[in-house]
Amino acid sequence: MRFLLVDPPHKIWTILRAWVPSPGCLQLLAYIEREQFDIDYMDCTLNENPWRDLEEKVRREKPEVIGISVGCTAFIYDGMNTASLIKAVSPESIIIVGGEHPSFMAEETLRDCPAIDYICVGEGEVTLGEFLRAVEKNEDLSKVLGLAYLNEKGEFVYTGERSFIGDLDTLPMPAYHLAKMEHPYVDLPSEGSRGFVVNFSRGCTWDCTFCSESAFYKKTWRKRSPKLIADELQLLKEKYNRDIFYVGDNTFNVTKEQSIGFIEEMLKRKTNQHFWLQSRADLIIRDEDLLDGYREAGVYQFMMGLEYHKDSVLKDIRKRHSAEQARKAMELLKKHQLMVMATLLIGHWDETEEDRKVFLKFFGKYVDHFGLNLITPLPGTPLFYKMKEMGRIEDWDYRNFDYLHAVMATKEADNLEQVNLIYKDIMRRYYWRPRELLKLLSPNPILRRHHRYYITKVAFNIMMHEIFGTPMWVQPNYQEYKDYLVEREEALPEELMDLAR
Ligand code: B12
Ligand code: SF4
Repeated sequence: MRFLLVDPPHKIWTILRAWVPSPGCLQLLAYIEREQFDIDYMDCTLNENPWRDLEEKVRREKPEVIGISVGCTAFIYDGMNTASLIKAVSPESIIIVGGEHPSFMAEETLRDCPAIDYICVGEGEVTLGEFLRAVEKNEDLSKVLGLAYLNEKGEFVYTGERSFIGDLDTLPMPAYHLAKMEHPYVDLPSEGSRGFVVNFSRGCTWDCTFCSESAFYKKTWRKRSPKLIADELQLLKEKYNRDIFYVGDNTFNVTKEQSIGFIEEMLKRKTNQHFWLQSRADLIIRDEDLLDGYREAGVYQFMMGLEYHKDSVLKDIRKRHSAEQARKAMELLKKHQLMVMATLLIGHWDETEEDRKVFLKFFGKYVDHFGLNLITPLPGTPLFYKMKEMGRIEDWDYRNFDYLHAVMATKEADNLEQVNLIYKDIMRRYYWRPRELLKLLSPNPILRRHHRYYITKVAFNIMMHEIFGTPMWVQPNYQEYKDYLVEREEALPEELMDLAR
């Protein structure tokens, strides 16, 4: 039985200008391959003509089951459009969709997109394996845990909770052999010439109100063992020539043993690879004695979700550390010659201009890599349910749930456009400070490269767009789905064409 996994066509994020095969998809594929299914993978973002290539492939091959992955809320319409296109050209293919957003919003997604047959709710490997086996043997799918669908009467059915895989070490190495590792988009242009994204753990034991990861993995954390991490990194170096990584784990060092194990393995392997890891302020303070070891093992930067400079806000979003701890963690990283990337959240309900001045001063002193975000009520999070109940979500276009577009106003800025302007203003005030411009000449090659990239490419592009209306950067092969439908008018059924009008 033939199974095709599709990562739908996406618009690449202007800020990062990078694309990578989804670690979740590669892990799913490896598992399904081990289960001996006939598999294929299409990461449409990398195709010359994403929609046309997808249509032609499905029309030609008509796989029995097609999986669609939706990694972010902002990508849900891409996923739905992909399902509609597939159903139009191969009605007999069974479509199953997975990922965080459809898991949280299963009923809404199924009702909004009739082309989707099933949703895999939660972690995918075991559910997908059992699902494919049941389809192959024509067995009762209602017995497969972790599925959601609409029955013949149109009623929503959820087959029950699928428990998490106990030991991530039992999963095979991600299926890098199925990814287009040499594609020019597959890179992290701000970081280095051979950048890549990897993922070695799932979840986080904290419970910040805005965090979809902690909600998805129900406040649990599981990880690969340091030996398998090092094996994977070594393979990426030796076979795929990758040596600089954004490690996407939400919180890399939940336990100290994991840190020690990683450092020891990387020092032993001597692969000369470099890492940007994610952690929390309190864990950086706890692991102060390991910071030099991290650096020697190749870590050049820690990204911390420090969010805001005021304890009242940190308490409100359940960050569970203080602003003083955030400051201390930044100082410690600097002391140990590690770069500080802070992901920050603005757009809080009570925020004032005075708050923003203090915010900029507080973080501007230490931060090398400024990850400014607008607080976003991602579906599935406690923040989402609270804001929905309070009626504060003003924009329900999920494309805008990407942390870069305001979907909620504040007490002071009572329309979304104003909040968007505040965001741009803070970016400008941060990046055009002499201190930041000096970093263009920094002796630290990673910092220099990073700043040259952001200032000359990203910030300059945004500035030209705002002043002269020049277009924002979009990857050359990007095409809106509706434009594709218009282009293909004669070849597609009427109901699909209606979407484009
Ligand atoms: C890799 C990554 C990226 C890559 C993209 C990779 C890709 N091809 O999609 C890059 C770096 C480009 C990226 C960009 C963005 N990302 Co990102 N990214 C991640 C990251 C680090 C890893 C995702 C991952 O693989 N996780 C591990 C796997 C195991 O989990 P998974 O993907 O959920 O897959 C499992 C299940 O969901 C399920 N499943 C998934 N798909 C399918 C399909 C089928 C058929 C089935 C059965 C099951 C199934 O099974 C999988 C295995 O168990 C996560 C953070 C994290 N640690 O998860 C953020 C994350 C997914 N990104 C996020 C966001 C918001 C973005 C951005 C929109 C911007 C931003 N502010 O960060 C941009 C996208 C903009 C753009 N247009 O490019 C959010 C999404 C939140 C949300 N709910 O919307 C996350 C969770 C980070 C966060 N906490 O904020 N990202
Ligand atoms: S610490 Fe980070 S990953 Fe953990 S719950 Fe908070 S935001 Fe999510």
